[in-house]
Amino acid sequence: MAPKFKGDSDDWLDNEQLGGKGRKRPKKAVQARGLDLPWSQANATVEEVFQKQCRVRLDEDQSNFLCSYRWAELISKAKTETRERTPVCVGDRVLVQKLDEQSGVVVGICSRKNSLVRPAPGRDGQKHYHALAANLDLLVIVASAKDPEFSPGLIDRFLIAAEAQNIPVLACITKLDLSVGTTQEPIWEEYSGLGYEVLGVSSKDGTGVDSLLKKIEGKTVAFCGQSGVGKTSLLRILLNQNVGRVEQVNSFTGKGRHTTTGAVLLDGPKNSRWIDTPGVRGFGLIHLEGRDLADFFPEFRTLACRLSGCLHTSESACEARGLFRYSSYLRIFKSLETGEF
Ligand SMILES: Nc1nc2c(ncn2[C@@H]2O[C@H](COP(=O)(O)OP(=O)(O)O)[C@@H](O)[C@H]2O)c(=O)[nH]1
Ligand SMILES: [Mg+2]
Ligand SMILES: [Zn+2]
Repeated sequence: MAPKFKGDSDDWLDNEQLGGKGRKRPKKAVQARGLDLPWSQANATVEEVFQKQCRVRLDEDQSNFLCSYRWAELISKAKTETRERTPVCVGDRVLVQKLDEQSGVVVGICSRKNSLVRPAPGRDGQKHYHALAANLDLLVIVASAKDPEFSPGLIDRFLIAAEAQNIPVLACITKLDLSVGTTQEPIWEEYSGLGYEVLGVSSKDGTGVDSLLKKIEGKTVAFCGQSGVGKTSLLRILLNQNVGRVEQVNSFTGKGRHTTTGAVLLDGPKNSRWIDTPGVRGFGLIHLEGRDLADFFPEFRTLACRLSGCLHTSESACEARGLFRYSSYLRIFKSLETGEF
């Protein structure tokens, strides 16, 4: 039977038992637990995260099952100042110990190669953050040509977050079928002009899907972008199956719905790991100050005003004003200064 967790982390601290029903905490788990587990010791990848457990896939036999991560959670809380909403995120490499066919415990987490992180409101007034996905080879920033209308603001935030973590990016423009017949030069072309890789696709008529496949095959890739741009549709075409959020009964709690941070890792061809993320309306940036923002806008790097310490906000000699992303820069700058996002 799967273990049941009742109370919160406090009674866990006081309780030596795993789940209360007389099951002792496995000894090995205690010895091996840790946050900086060497990558060679991991045996599973986190595929989906719920409030008190995560689903992992075991390397050995590709089986997947739910794991608690209470021990790791305690360590992570002790170690980090800004807390994470959950101790693991999708894409994390972990060491798990199987308890039975359907359950296990996360006993160690490898340090992340990189992660896509945004600030999240904390329940207790403390700063929290929310790691959407970790250990990415590529971030695909998805925006639609139309419906919803292409808007650069969110893309710029994702570009910055990825660059801050050295994650390569690809801007994927979806629903190209909806922009057929438009004579104007599409504004996403501006991004190619800035040196970003841009690829147009349509899940409806298949345009660009093969090219996209070539770029993501064999990699751990997160698809991010606002809700409704077509991330899940695209993954369904790429995987040729009906993936996507299915409301399922949680075998641990028996409840029909489980709280989830939203991202799901899907297995693709040739060891591909593709992560569908929930649509976000906004994406706050962490560990970044206004005065460093221009470093993340390559077109600002060569401006002469930069040499005199211009912040490109209201300086009279500023040369950034005519640039395509100037208004986006200003909005992000202001949000960094005010702490709002
Ligand atoms: N015309 C057109 N509609 C699309 C395309 N891709 C997705 N859609 C539609 O856009 C809506 C949102 O798609 P979904 O995949 O759920 O977006 P997500 O929220 O980003 O995962 C759905 O109604 C889809 O049918 C496309 O390439 N062309
Ligand atoms: Mg979706
Ligand atoms: Zn300037």
